[in-house]
Amino acid sequence: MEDSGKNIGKITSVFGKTGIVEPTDGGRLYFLVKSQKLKPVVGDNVHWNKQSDGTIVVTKIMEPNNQLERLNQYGQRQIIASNVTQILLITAPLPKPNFLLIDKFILISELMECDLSIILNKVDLVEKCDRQFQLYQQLGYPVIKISAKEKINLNPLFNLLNQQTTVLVGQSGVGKSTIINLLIPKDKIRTEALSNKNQKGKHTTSTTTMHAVKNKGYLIDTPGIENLNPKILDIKEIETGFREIASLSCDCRYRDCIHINEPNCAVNQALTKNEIATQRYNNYKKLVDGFQ
Ligand SMILES: Nc1nc2c(ncn2[C@@H]2O[C@H](COP(=O)(O)OP(=O)(O)OP(=O)(O)O)[C@@H](O)[C@H]2O)c(=O)[nH]1
Ligand SMILES: [Mg+2]
Ligand SMILES: [Zn+2]
Repeated sequence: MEDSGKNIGKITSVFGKTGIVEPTDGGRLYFLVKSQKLKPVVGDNVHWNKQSDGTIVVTKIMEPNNQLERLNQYGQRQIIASNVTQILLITAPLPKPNFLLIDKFILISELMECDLSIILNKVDLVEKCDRQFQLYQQLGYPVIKISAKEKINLNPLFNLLNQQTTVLVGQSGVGKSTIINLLIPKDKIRTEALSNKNQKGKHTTSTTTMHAVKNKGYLIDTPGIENLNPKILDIKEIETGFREIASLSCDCRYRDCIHINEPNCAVNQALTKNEIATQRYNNYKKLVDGFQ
């Protein structure tokens, strides 16, 4: 006899057709997916049933609020996680910040309707390293300076995780793994890694895991986070990643102005008057060129 009660839970790991679901009332269960159509990813809220032999079967995936996707090595879209509420954009004085990538991550957060904070790591290396980030603070993205290595100013970072489903993004070498190790106790990562490995010999390094953190937070740990893909359907959506451009847009003569070389463009006028940053505009233009 099958248990027909609709149990609800959140997917925290996926390995093919199996993984871990955290029931809303606590605990962790291994699940199985029987339907070919259901493809859960971490962060999905699901319905599950317990069969008479004890097997936990995921029967339904609830419509997610958003999905984070990347391009895999073949250039195909691959969904990494669902229901992300916050992106922490990790940067550092070294490696030198790639502002096109930074602006792309900001666009992704705006399209996904996520919060975004900039974490300026490795402040132990250079004292004055936030000048280039003042602009982002003015645009409304909080900037927090930390050193993961020297454990400087970590409390504001910990507090950001409260009740959020967070993903860390940033260039290779900025300190994402170092920060994740501070945020999640090591023994927990190890146990999860071991249990993952038991599942048909698959390795955790190639999978995405969601760790529960204090105060109802979740932290998504995923490899290859540099190849995130903004889901742009219409060229006009690109300006949502550029708040200063989007807010001028209503003053352009044409409603569908994309601020490249249209006449009476409020954005281009602001640019000539130095009212918006050239670097941001140039990155906007590169993303527009890349879309066309
Ligand atoms: N000086 C200094 N070095 C740091 C700090 N945080 C991390 N590092 C060093 O930076 C290097 C890269 O750190 P990782 O945590 O591996 O960086 P990552 O972002 O995970 O890199 P990928 O996995 O390649 O994407 C390591 O040698 C760390 O020890 C810091 O606050 N200060
Ligand atoms: Mg890493
Ligand atoms: Zn315009």
